[in-house]
Amino acid sequence: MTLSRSLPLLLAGLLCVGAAHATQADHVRASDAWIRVLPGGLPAGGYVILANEGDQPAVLDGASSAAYGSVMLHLSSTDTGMGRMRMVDHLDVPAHGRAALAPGGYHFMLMHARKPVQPGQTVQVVLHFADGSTLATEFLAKPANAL
Ligand SMILES: [Cu+2]
Repeated sequence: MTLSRSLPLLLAGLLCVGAAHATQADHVRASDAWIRVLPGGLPAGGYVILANEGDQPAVLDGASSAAYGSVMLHLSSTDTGMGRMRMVDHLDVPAHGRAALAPGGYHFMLMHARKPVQPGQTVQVVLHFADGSTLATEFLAKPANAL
């Protein structure tokens, strides 16, 4: 009886705290996360769809993974007709919008695998947001010819 009466109050309290202190990562849902594993120790590309369910923009400003020595945020372009990519320092996920890291566009570049990653394995990548919040996400390793 005591519990059933205090629980709604408790939940209301938690929601208020959450509203005041919610982080960017709290509002972001990651889906379709995968990496393209290339042979021979070449860097792997990392792709994910980020949906921001919050009222404020979220700003992805990096990532890290225990499985790789280095993870960078890159943007591919084919301006010159040749595949090129450059480092970028952030990617905006608009309020109630989404941003995609996808082949040919934004992607993570995962370098220096601590040990070989095989297709079918999952690798945890921690997404970093501009307010310091993080979102740990499981990325499925796929073979080089995955689309
Ligand atoms: Cu790249």
